[in-house]
Amino acid sequence: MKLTLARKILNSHLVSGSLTPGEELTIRVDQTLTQDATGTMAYLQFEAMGSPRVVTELSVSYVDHNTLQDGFENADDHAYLQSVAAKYGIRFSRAGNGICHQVHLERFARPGRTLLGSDSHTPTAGGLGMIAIGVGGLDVAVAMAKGTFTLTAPRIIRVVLTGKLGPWVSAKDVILEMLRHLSTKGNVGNIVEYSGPGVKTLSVPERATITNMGAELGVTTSVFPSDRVTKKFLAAEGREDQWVELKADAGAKYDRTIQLDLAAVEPLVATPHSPGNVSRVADLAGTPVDQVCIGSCTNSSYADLMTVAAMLDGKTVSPGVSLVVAPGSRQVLQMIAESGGLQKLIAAGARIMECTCGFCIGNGQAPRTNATSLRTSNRNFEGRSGTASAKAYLVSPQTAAAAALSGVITDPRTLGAAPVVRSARKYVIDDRMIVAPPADGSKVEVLRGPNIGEPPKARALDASLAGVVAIKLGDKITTDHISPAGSRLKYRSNIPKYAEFVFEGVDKTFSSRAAAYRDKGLANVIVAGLSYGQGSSREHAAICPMFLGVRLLAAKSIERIHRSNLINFGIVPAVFANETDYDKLAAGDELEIADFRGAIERGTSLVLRDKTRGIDVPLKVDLLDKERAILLAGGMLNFARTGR
Ligand code: MIC
Ligand code: SF4
Repeated sequence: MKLTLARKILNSHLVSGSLTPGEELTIRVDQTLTQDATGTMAYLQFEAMGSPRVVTELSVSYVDHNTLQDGFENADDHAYLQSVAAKYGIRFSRAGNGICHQVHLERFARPGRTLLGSDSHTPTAGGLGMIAIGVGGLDVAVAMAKGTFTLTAPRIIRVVLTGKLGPWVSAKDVILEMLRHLSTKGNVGNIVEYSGPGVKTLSVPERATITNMGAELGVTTSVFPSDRVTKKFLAAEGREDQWVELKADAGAKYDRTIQLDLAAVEPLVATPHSPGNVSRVADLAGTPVDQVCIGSCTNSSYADLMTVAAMLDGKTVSPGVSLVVAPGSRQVLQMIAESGGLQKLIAAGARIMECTCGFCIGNGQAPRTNATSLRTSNRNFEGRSGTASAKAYLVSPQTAAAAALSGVITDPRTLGAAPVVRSARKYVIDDRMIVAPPADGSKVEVLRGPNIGEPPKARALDASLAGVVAIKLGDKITTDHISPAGSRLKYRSNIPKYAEFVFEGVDKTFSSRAAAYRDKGLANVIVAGLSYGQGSSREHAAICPMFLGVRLLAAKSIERIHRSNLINFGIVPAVFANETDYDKLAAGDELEIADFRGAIERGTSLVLRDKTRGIDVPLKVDLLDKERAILLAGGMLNFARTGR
């Protein structure tokens, strides 16, 4: 049979199930990654499973999100992560070494392998020809313990790239063009596979920018072929021996095909507050800008920062603009230092940050009230910058640097000849900040400071549900709305504390109200619109609601990673059989489902009785067999403990 590239890699990792879209598929996981904000919970859960050592080919624990260390909590988490990594056979990338996705691409990603990461931008490694999937921490814990992952077999969208990018146009504009075309909704259950003659015109870091922000499309992952460009990149990283050629079979069948002419792509921008609100930069030219932030796992490669340095060379940042530059990794920082780029950035007035997520996740550099902030990152959700009233725009490094100099949104094509920056022939290779685990970690003592809590347990699914609509929400509620990041990030290892901030930016009283209903023995029910749970993979957006007694979500549609996290923590992810029923429910309504567990067991619709309005609302819960078993058991930890 002729296979697409994605199906080839999945097929070579097939453990059980089928590649037919929609069916249950279990694959072998070669590599895992975690980062510190999701990692503590993932390793606590791994410990709870009682495995002596990870079974994967490679597992890496990165520290990149919480490095501000405002209080003891972050440092406690880092110490826990380092000790747990040594004990169980995991490599540990120390704080300062870089953003997980950038470092993984540089040092570990391998064509043809599979990677599971507890971060939604794990698909970045798809730029190097891997199947790399973002999931919740508990799925990574299970993969480390058992070496497998179960998913819904995806449909494959082929994107045929032709032509070549014009001057000043970059990979970021390509993925923004994809978002303009496909939007952030309705792409769940697909893999995007890039092909065509345009592929060879893109470097690996450019491909990685495109696969990184595929997360914003809501797809399972995105993947590029592994070709001569891949080989050159691996050679520059001293890993040429890991190269294999990979491409789709000629005549392979796709579920959908899109043509994209790179030559026709223009500088684009995602306007507030969604990566899917895409406009032409030219149409916003002249808009005053207060802050420009360059970095994040999307756009902080050596070539990105050297392009910015060339644009800033000999000039000064506009007086009204604060320019922040956060290199993606220590390798990038060393490279721009050695090649003179760093000096140009400093001389122009850039504020150089640590090689971490930083501004991208609202960890520092919050802009002023009502600010306009141009960012090269991948998400511009309301409040994510740390300032509720700020407006964040997502752009390429070229468009960002142009605005940093002029103080207004500027189409870089108006700036004359574009700088020519070549990919590095040889990168600085220095893995001393990646600590290898000892061959036998059994004697290592795991360090648990007071910030390290217990992973909370769910209870088996109840026979019936008696509850209340605890909150009614609109469309596109992101996991940043559910479990805010920024200054709240430091409570990721402490669920009772972190749960106090659930829906903080939407409804400050939610947490105390939900806790009060829970304490009266009522089940809390969340009612929501389209695309509930967009964005981050943080399983805290399921764990904290579970802790607050949420047992059911009734939404118009639910995003993939969040839906799995809900199941992993025993919350039933239901969708309205008739979307118009959404309008009939209101916050505070008293609810009942007489046959809750039975309906899930049999796979039939749930009948939600709204006692306040005297109506019955049918809800659908489509589950794979394994998901059904997990829900009935009261979540993945209970399920895994029963030895299944
Ligand atoms: C993000 O970009 O939102 C994060 C922070 O990296 C998250 C992970 C987290 O919430 O810890 C993600 O993308 O999954
Ligand atoms: Fe870090 Fe931002 Fe990338 Fe998330 S999107 S991993 S916060 S840089």
